[in-house]
Amino acid sequence: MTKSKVALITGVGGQDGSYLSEFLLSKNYLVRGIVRRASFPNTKRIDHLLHKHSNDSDPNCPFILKYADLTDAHSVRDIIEQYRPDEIYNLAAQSHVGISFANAESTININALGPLRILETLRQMKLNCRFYQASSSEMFGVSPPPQNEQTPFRPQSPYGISKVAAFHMTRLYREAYGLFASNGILFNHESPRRGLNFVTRKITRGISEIAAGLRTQLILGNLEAKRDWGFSGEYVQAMWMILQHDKPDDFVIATQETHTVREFLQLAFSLLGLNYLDFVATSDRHQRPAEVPALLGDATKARTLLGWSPSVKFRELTTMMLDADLKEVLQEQGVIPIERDIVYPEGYFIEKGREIIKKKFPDKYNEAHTVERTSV
Ligand code: NAP
Ligand code: G4F
Repeated sequence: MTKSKVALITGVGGQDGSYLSEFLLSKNYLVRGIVRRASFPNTKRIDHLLHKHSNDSDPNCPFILKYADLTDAHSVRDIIEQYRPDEIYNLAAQSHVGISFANAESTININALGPLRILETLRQMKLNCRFYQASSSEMFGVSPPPQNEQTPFRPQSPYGISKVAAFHMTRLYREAYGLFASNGILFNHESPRRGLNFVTRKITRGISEIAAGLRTQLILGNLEAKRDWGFSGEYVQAMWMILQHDKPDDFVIATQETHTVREFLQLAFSLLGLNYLDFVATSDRHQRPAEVPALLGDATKARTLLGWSPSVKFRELTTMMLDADLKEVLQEQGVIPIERDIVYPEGYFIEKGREIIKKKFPDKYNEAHTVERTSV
């Protein structure tokens, strides 16, 4: 039997960390994850894996978590020395662009110096370990779309700047020291596990709360920004493919479709037969000091060299996220009974949501809004 590879994931409790863990476990990896100490549990997205692999005193336990912090070089080095991983996926970050304006210094510390601490450990240890850096389309900033590996970085936020620094550090350690260090330049990717304060999830969660009677309005910022939104569950496969490639390199990962925040709103509300204009307001509070107006990725290189291409696009993603949030919120509020052991068909909760909306907002519900969605 071949020995299992060991993968270390920083940010394992995040959206991508949870999907990547599932994916690598399905490929028979031993997954070791770094979580930072929190005053309240931050492992909700991976609790199912912790329950399944609970014997973490066994060194061959498939899934083990360790406390460390990317701002604490010793804590990270200890774990690398203990597990001597074959692959490291550096996903940990202060990942919110808007918040990076208010927390610029800690964003730089975690996102830029964090990967440097890992790279320097790998260089000093001379460990034969492949390194993946979670780079971002936010690095392109105001460079006009479409963006690919040749597009200049013109970042518009402390977050974007932190990611540019980490990108170049990764490239430099590859070129200067021969490390197998690669960047995945991922465009926005979402899922039902997306953090609640990113715009897609804020919208699908907000609509679900409207359906459950918890709120009547959703307040957002810039509705004209364009994003290339894909599904996190597919993007983590690209991360793995990047590290399996015969040489270290940098790859754009994207759906090659772009939509405005307004289009996302329009589609998501219309799935319940509603017009978003009846529920959405905008406020300067959610505007950023500087904005990235339009992202649209050209992922030709990943398709050609890695054979990666996404199947979940805008409509499926929006439907998946709204269905999941309706399930969660309607269940939390006891609006509809939900059996734990039943696998509900896709779209089931959207249908339930529509029934509720028809009763709750008879004057606002309109089949015509639903028809409109086909044009988005
Ligand atoms: P996420 O859900 O915010 O997850 C980030 C993870 O990093 C969380 O588990 C967080 O822990 C952890 N973390 C933050 N600071 C840390 C520190 N000092 N030490 C250790 N862990 C720390 O983000 P994501 O959407 O999964 O994204 C994964 C990575 O890809 C991030 O680097 C992000 O910047 C990058 N990226 C994301 C996208 C996207 O659209 N999702 C696109 C391009 C690049 P807590 O739970 O304790 O906060
Ligand atoms: O969902 P967002 O906060 O994502 P953003 O800023 O594009 O960043 C995400 O994608 C990056 C890849 O390009 C990642 F690197 C990063 O870690 C993160 O995952 O905002 C999307 C757009 C922005 O233009 C924002 O101004 O939506 C606009 N927006 C409008 N109203 C809002 C809101 N964004 C948020 N978060 N909240 C609002 O109320």
